[in-house]
Amino acid sequence: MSETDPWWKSAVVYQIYPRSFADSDGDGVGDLRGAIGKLDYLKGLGVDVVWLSPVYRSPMDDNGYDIADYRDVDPLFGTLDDLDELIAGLHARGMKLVMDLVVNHTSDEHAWFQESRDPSSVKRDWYFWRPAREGFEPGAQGAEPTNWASFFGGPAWTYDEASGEYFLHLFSPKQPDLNWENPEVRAAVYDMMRWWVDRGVDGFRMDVINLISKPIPLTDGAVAPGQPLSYDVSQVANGPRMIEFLEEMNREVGIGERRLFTVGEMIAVDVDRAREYTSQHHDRLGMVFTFEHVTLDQEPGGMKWDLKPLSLPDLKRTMARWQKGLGTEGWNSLYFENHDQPRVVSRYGDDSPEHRVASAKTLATVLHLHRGTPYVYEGQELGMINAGFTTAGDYRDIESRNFYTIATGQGVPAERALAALAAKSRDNARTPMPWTPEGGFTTGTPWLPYNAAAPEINVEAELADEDSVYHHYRRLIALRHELEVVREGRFELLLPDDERIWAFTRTLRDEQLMVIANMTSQVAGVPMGSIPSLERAELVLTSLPAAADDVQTLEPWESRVYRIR
Ligand code: TEU
Repeated sequence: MSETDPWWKSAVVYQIYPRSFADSDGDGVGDLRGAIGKLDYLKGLGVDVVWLSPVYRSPMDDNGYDIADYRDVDPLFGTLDDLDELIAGLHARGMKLVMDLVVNHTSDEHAWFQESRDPSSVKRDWYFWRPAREGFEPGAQGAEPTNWASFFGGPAWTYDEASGEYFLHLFSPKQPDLNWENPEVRAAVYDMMRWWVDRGVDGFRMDVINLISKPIPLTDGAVAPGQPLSYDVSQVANGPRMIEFLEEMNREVGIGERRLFTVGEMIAVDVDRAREYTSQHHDRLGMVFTFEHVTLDQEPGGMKWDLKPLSLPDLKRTMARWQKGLGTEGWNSLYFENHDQPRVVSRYGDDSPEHRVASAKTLATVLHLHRGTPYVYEGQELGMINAGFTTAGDYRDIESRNFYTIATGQGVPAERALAALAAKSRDNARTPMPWTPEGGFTTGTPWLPYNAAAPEINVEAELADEDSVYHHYRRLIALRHELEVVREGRFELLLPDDERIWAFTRTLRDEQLMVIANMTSQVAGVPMGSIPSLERAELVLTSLPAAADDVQTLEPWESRVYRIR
């Protein structure tokens, strides 16, 4: 790595969803002191950076992604002193802390929005207040200023009787959108970011950041036949001032100078735009989270709930396109899971007792050996599986609950709605972290039940088993730290059309890595003529405790990593 290379090119990030990670005070909700108690666990795994989902003061309409005070910790999670201690504890162990930055919207309980409710307030323009659609009675059906849908269902506008106007919320009505056109809003956000940097945080994960620049004026989107609302996010995302805002933020917060870590979560971003946003020739973003590879199991043009089986060639090609497209100019983030996505073993692997471990390891191998910065979401390193909830009442997440109510209200049979939730609900990822066979997350009653598999899938059991998913992740992370070819090697996809095998090489000067993986629960043959010769190859990692000598057939979910020199 050269002197000027960004440090995060060799880093692995671990995401803590604090609500579900570790509870220190027995109230059933995870907290900062709980997380402080687990720092040696993270160090043992070998990760470099912790991304902490929001812990700010919040009414918790969307579990903290609705912030009422950017400069305080919610009492549910602890205090600012606890956060300082977490930062110090991470730094003492050579790890860094990245905070979640949620500035497309605030909570409706934030003082800014409270003030903004008064039409004569100087903060009125800090949010998007608009009169009813022309010719419509305010508050009447269809009177919303535009036909935009909220991500969480229903219109993106809510009528405020007191002032006779509507406010915009692309998410819940308790998450009004900030008006980034207003320079005072931007200055207030940058000031807050500097305040956190001065406190010692090492960077920001920026929530839905490509929604901050809106297409002004706000106008109707195209709608599908028979549909009253426009769900086309691309019409609202990537507004004309995106790059300007990102560059201004960089300057004002000193992101480049201070070598801060940034990752922008971006809905509806394509490779070309992502290359512009992450270009190493500009100070914009370190990397972005794309959604392309996590929407391949939904009907094209549909929503996440419109289930469709994954095609392996689609997944391989999508990831390869991003590898090539960002190339050496931009930089990729590598993720399968986070607090919004189901568990990858259940989704793209096989979570049956027979294949869970091998498929979790193999999914980890292919992801971590792409070029980019890998993310591990709490529990992913255990090969945790989906929650297995069977009734609507099991779900806590606002998106899941709204979907169920709206879908069944429109006549979708309950079993179908429940099947969609079982596959895609965000609560799949939010069951408490199982530290022991008994659970070990809290001494009280957890806010969401443990996964029923916790007695088998838990930290204690996996630490004790050298062949566990956990130790596989530990080895993969170590491999990235050890081998330059993992960080820098050029990516080449092999066998793009193969329905069973995922194979690729990474090449740096005269060194090569070859990853070859069976992505099915059956034995698979390898077309030997289509992969590099393994004559001078050394086997550096496998998903099975004992790999056979030849590679002509792979066991179910078997993966191998060869180093060729
Ligand atoms: O997610 C943005 C986002 O696009 C999600 O709403 C996503 O579409 C959905 O979860 C997929 O199921 C971010 C946060 O990660 C999410 O937790 C928040 O709910 C959302 O922004 C609003 O802040």
